[in-house]
Amino acid sequence: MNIKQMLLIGATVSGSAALAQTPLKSVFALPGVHEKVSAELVVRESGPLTRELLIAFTDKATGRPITEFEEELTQQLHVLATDSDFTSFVHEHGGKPGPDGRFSVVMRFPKPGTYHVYADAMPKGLGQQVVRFEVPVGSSAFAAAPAHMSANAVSAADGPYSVKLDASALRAGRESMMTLTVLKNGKPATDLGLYLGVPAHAVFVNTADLGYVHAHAMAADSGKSGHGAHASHGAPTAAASAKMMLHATPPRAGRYALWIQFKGGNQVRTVPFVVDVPAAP
Ligand SMILES: [Cu+2]
Repeated sequence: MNIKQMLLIGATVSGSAALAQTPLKSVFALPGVHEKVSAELVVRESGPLTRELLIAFTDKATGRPITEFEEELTQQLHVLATDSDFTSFVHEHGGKPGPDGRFSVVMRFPKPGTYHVYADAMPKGLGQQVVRFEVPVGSSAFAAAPAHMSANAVSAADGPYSVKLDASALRAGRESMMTLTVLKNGKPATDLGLYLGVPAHAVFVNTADLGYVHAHAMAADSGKSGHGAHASHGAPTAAASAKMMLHATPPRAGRYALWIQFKGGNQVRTVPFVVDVPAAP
């Protein structure tokens, strides 16, 4: 066998290995923000409902892999996933990327289905960028029936914690404010901590175009402070106030699945809502 034949065999073998895990391509998911990156995802099955996600970003301007990321809310990569019915929500982090810039995130999905997986990062010098992948998990034969989404509920719960939400002032295309109160067993919660540096997170996904918005709450009485990721370093026990406010700019009018996450009793709590955002007058 000559060298050329050996190279050909090598190429065929690595070619079929690549085919076995053809990377999934991303869709940009941050409406209104300049798209500066694309990304690829390789999914490795590590259990019936667990997957290792290998995520690599490319700078669209240079075509080169991105290897440096800034921290956003204490993390270099946030990965958030919801199923196609918006009935589940998973939030994980990518730690530090390898020298080639590739992140590895292990996610445990609550049930089979097709998941919208969002990778939210700040590649160095490019600002926040968010991409989405569609990831099938398990057999779709077991997928849940479409959930009844009851929009504009004022209260929803996770365990003993419930959130009273007023999102009535939200308007598309402009920064508007929602207020929320976290209750525990019906009374304003007194055991709230910071989660990733802030009192609460709100992740909105537009149920029609799957656009993504991530906003952070601050204490309702804290004025303009407390919005940074740096305020909390070294103070993991700092209590958060039960009354919070949150500024968000939903890019378009329409229905959004919304998850509020906060730390209650030292556990991350996730409370789901559905909100209809009207156009600004
Ligand atoms: Cu995160």
